[in-house]
Amino acid sequence: MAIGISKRRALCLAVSAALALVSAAATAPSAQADSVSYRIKLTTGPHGGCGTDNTVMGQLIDASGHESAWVKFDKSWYDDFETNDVDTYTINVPRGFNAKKIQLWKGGNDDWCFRGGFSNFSVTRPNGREDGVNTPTARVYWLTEEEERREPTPANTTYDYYYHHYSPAWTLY
Ligand SMILES: [Ca+2]
Ligand SMILES: [Ca+2]
Ligand SMILES: [Ca+2]
Repeated sequence: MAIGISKRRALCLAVSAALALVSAAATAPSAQADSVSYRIKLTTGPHGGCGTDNTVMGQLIDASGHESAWVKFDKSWYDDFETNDVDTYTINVPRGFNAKKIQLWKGGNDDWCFRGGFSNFSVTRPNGREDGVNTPTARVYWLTEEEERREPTPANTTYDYYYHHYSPAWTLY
């Protein structure tokens, strides 16, 4: 008798689990329809050590300071962020979210350097408009576990910027 009850209970649990799966599948498309995608283009720098195997993430911020989720930039079966790579990643946000700024983050101790300028670092809006990112003029920008600083390049004509894990939240233009 006890066995019969526990079997019935197991069946009930299995049926409710299956129903939960069906309802998750049914709500997924409408949740997707309520979100839109921004495309983030990033260019890893040309110098030794610019590449990284650490986790790189990004988030978008709107004019009121609302933040998107932090999204890990990671393509499957691909070694992201190696020297001179141009990589594009997606940040999904709720429809109506109007990005004004972008911020990047990198964990770990494998420093990553990337390039600024419209052709190297841009954000393409859901409507297809491509925005530049208003970084200070520099040769490259590093995300590092070291302290934040600015160093003249060997040619002494420009700077390399070093940021401690987090970049500033840079304005889009
Ligand atoms: Ca590195
Ligand atoms: Ca890598
Ligand atoms: Ca990858």
